Amino acid sequence: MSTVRLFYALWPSPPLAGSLAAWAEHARPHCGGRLMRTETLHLTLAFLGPVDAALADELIAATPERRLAPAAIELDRYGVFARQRILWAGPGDTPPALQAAHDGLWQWLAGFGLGAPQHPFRPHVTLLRNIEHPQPPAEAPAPLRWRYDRMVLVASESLTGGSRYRIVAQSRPQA
Ligand code: 2AM
Repeated sequence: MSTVRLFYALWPSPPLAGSLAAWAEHARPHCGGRLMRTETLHLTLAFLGPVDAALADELIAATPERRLAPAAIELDRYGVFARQRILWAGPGDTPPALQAAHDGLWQWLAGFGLGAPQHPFRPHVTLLRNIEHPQPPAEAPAPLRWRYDRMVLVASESLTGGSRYRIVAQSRPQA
């Protein structure tokens, strides 16, 4: 059976994505690496990996009813994942509301037979890949406030030179 690589994410508005791209430009002279395309920037809430096409269809159908409690986070720091050679932007500490959104999402996904990851949730927006120097700039630009009220379900297709993302469903904002 065919599979689809899926993840749930917060997707920034175009102005916020533009600000995140400016964070990436600011860091690039320090770290090297490859800029992500602005329209692909996101914060992953749950990475599902490859799932059967039938389950993907179920998730696409169910996602609109999986409401996300509206909240805001502040992206105020750079970080690196040295092994993956990623530079990212994220909150200093994981905000409790975002942690709860992550945990609640995985509890809901358990009902579809999907198991939560063993590793802790590290909310981040990947800005640069294949960095050459795993040292973020000492100073970050002004913090970015991100108000969110929905999440998106994204299908990711691997292509040479990167991934193509397709938003296949989104949760409905609370009335
Ligand atoms: P990354 O940006 O830190 O690589 C699509 O690949 C999205 O899913 C990206 O945000 C990516 O995070 C994330 N992702 C890929 N593999 C993952 C994994 N094994 N665990 C958690 N997130 C993953």
